[in-house]
Amino acid sequence: MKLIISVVQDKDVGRLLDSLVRRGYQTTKLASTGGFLRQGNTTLLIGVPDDRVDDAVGIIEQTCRSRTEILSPVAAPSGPAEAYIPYPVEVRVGGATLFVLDVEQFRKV
Ligand code: 2BA
Repeated sequence: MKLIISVVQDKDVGRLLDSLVRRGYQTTKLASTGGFLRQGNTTLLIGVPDDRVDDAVGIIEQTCRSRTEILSPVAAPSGPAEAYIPYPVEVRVGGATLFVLDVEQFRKV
């Protein structure tokens, strides 16, 4: 068994959960925040049999879109100088960031 940890944009999560549930995947949805943009995103935990990893990843790939976000100045000029970006910066986010981990044990007790 594998655990797919998938960080996705909030805008994609509704459609992604619909598709995953329709195909029989069980998921856990966690509210998360990106460390760089400090914006909300969603982390899904998806436990899957080894032979279904590619199928599940395919659904994520088909559903999650890449988007451009604008990173506004991140700190007031009175903060640390190295943390201050004085102009907006375009940042490309997503589709999805995936981690696929081996699961040592899966139990429901
Ligand atoms: P954030 O950390 O808010 O990052 C949003 C986007 O900002 C990233 O998109 C990337 O394009 C850019 N970015 C992130 N860190 C950067 C840096 N140090 N310098 C320049 N640009 C940077 P994605 O790569 O698509 O990542 C989307 C979200 O996925 C991230 O949100 C974070 O929540 C998660 N993520 C991405 N890589 C990760 C990793 N290695 N470990 C844990 N979470 C990760």
